[in-house]
Amino acid sequence: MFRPVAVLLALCLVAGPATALGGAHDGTAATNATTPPELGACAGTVTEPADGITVVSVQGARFQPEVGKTTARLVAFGPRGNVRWVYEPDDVVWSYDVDPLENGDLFLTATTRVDGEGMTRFVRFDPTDQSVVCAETLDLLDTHDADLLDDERIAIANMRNADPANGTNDDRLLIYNRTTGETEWEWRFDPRYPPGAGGNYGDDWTHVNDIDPVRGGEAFLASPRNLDEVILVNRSTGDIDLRLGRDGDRSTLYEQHNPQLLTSEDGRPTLLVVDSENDRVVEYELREGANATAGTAGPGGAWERVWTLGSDASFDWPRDADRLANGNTLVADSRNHRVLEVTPEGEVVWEVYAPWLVYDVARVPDGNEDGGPTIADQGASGRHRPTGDADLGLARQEECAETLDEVAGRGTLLGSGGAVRGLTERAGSVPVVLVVLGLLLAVGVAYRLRG
Ligand SMILES: [Ca+2]
Ligand SMILES: [Ca+2]
Ligand SMILES: [Ca+2]
Ligand SMILES: [Ca+2]
Repeated sequence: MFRPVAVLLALCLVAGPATALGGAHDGTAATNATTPPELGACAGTVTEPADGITVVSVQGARFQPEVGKTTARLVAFGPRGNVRWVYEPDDVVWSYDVDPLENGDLFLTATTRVDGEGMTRFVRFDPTDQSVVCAETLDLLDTHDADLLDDERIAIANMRNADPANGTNDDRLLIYNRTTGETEWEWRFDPRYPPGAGGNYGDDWTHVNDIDPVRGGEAFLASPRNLDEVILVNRSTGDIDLRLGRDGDRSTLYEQHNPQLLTSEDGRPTLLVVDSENDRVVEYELREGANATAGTAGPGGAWERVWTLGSDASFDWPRDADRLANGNTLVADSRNHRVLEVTPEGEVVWEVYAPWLVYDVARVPDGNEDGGPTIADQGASGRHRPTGDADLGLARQEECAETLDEVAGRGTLLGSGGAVRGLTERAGSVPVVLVVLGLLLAVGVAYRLRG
């Protein structure tokens, strides 16, 4: 059902010089002494400052006290877990994968409503001045991940692509050229998989939810969630060079998200995967074995699970895990609305909340899931239960959500210019911290208006 670009809202500008991701209204030197307490409302455990800024994509739904739609947004946290900025893209109903780009911009894959349907929307966002560099809506349903290959080309994991008129399913990976509007390359799941595998062939068959260019762009790592497997697709031959998991083998992977391809020092391909329906993060290492590179490596075969983090006692539908340069793992614990940085031994060293329903997380400047050392190279292994997390209850999460609304300009404190003015006027008779808060928030509003 792919047709040329439906709506072209803005052209991407040429990338500017490298910039920091801190946002203008919260300098990198912020300390607890100068940070308004509200901006720390979302911090959980913080044993030491994080190595950079953490950007969280919040899908926008909650389940307690009742199921409801909430605002999709991006939230950035400073090293101590203080809220740096909140960005709520226009017209976006679901926020999915977010990629930090080399110049400091962020590339977001999201969904917008077009004639009642959830269509794919890409937004390139400059956090330094809170501006949209460009945005584009494509005639593809509800894409969860796409990656920019260069200024023109976008690699897209295209799900929900059934064609009822022809009785076919066109779920695929593709490279879209945004200048020409052409599809330059595509790789279809049909006929490589039988219609009976995965989900409903006539609807959401593969639910391919992740695509990463790897091996210098020669291959794509992809995650067809409903097939319970992660595949490495050779871009030139179309072969599946590596495969982890198998449809229905839920002991290996059960409807996973966001796999990351790592390589150990001795050259072993290693996959860090969020095993979502099993409520855990797993790392598999490719051991020597027959057919390991012929697409048949699978459970009990050449892959060995060398690391397991969490269970349904600790996580609730985790959907992202990134190996950081420092060797820790950043986990998006989706239905617990939080992000945790965890050591190989399971100690939670950093934790923030981002209501409601976290989808993806990125640590800047660690790149776009560039990956750090494997568990094996860190001398670790085994199963670990996350320990030391703050585990904020619902009331604290509500407070955090209110802070995010306020920073986004939708809360009671910052709902209008009048509210901001009122706060500023009152500042003469209230503690200095409120003066600082008022100034910071006013500057924040000014930057939002500029965007
Ligand atoms: Ca992406
Ligand atoms: Ca990706
Ligand atoms: Ca990913
Ligand atoms: Ca990520």
